[in-house]
Amino acid sequence: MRSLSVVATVLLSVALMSTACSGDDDGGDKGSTGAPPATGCAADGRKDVYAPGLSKSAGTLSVRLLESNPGPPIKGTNTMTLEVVDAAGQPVDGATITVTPWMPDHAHGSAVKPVVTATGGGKYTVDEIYLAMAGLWQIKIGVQTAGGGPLQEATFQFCLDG
Ligand SMILES: [Cu+2]
Repeated sequence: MRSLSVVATVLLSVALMSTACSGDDDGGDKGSTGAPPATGCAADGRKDVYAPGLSKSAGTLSVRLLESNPGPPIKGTNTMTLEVVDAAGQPVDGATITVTPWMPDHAHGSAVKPVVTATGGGKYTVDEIYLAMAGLWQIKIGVQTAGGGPLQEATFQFCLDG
């Protein structure tokens, strides 16, 4: 008798909790306007609009984002193909490229270090660009030409919706 009563009490509690939960959900749905949650990206004037070939100056050089995969970049892991050209538009091979994702609003980077592979013709493939959260990300590209030139930097900025 006693254990049956305990079981009955537990079952009753579960039933009450379920009722309470679905009651809350129904109320929330009825109160909703149907608008998606605002993320701030639409109004963020700092962001770049992704398009293959997007170019940024890095001192005397230019860095072109030939492609992001996926494109536009997403929350998660991205691969980007860069092309570095000099002031005359000639491809720059043999450069040391560093890629640093950074969230300026939160003052933090990424837990994963991007991997840069030179593929010739001034092109560099950057794997493991891990963007962990929604918001504005800067993709900082450091370029040091072969022979010990100065470090020159270009910055792409993408805002990711949740
Ligand atoms: Cu952040």
